[in-house]
Amino acid sequence: MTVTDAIARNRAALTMIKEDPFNAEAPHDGLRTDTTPTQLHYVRSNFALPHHDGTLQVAGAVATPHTLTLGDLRALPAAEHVVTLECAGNGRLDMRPLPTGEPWGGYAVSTARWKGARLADVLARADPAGDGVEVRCQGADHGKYHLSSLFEKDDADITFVRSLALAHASDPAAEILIAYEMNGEPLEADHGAPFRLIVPHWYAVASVKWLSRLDVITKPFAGEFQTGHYVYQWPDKPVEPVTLMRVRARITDPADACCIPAGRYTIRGKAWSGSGAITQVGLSFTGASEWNPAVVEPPNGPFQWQDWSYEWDATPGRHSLRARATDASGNIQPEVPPWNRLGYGNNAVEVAYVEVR
Ligand SMILES: Nc1nc2c(c(=O)[nH]1)N[C@H]1C(S)=C(S)[C@@H](COP(=O)(O)O)O[C@H]1N2
Ligand SMILES: [Mo]
Repeated sequence: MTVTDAIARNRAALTMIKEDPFNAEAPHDGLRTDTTPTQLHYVRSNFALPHHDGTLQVAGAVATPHTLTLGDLRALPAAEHVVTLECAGNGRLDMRPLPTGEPWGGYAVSTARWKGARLADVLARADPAGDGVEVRCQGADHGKYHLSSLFEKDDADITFVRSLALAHASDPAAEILIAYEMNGEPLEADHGAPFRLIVPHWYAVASVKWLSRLDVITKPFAGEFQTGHYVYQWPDKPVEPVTLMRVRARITDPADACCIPAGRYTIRGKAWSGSGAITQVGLSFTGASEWNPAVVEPPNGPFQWQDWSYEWDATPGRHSLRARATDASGNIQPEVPPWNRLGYGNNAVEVAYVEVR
């Protein structure tokens, strides 16, 4: 099988949002299981698949700059975590007025088992300078890009670069991975082969794919993907960077608009948050704010979505189901999408319609 066939096979089951560069949502089944099979995991890429030379440069304000290969990363102590990744633009399609950007419905979210070296270990070997403040993380991908600034109309050729605070990047407990395996297999091209960052709890933009350079820097990074895009531009509040995933629940059963027989039915779903475990999920059937408590399963790990369920006495007719999650920090989903200019972080309560016969 050629590389191209393998890529095509991996794309076949997804719901395409954009052909080139390839962007696609997970199908409904991608959210039903504890981990999403790789072929059902959503894909979000800002540029065409890049050529990656197989090395990772670790440089900048460090005592020991060095270059690592995949073999070098595999030789470091490995960590493995099941991590839910959600695109910050997930749910953009439900915002009014519709912001620019990929029109994601609600399926730019998936969960996979990632294995790799810890970013903290790699940075420790480089010995960052005392005045380092951030780590600049560069992907191998680049291309023409429409800059977010209203005054910069020209399309420039830019590279995908993000930064992380040095304290966050160097904290072994943050479990930030330079991942080379996804669901027990070498990383696929669409997911950042040969290795990528996985930043648990953060919107997935932080998880730089096709990682090619890490540079410790002594001033905050202000690139397009850090300060132009992936920032909340609120109508009534100062600009904020996109960071942790906001609390959110999805209904997986019944599938939206499907028909079910009258009687006992177990409504099921997933819920996740970047700021703590899910503590409550409430179900509403009336459209009003009467939230009946669902059973929330304890987390199977610190970085992954949780299952919840609700035993429903389904009576004939058309029903609107809503599920609303609360996390351990006390965050609750809003009922109305929190509108911002570029359409990030829509964690509003969703409505699923179901016909009971
Ligand atoms: N190098 C690079 N890394 C990237 C991106 C990108 O365009 N280039 N997209 C980011 C965004 S916005 C998301 S949502 C995730 C998607 O990861 P996935 O395609 O494996 O689901 O990758 C992130 N890492
Ligand atoms: Mo994203």
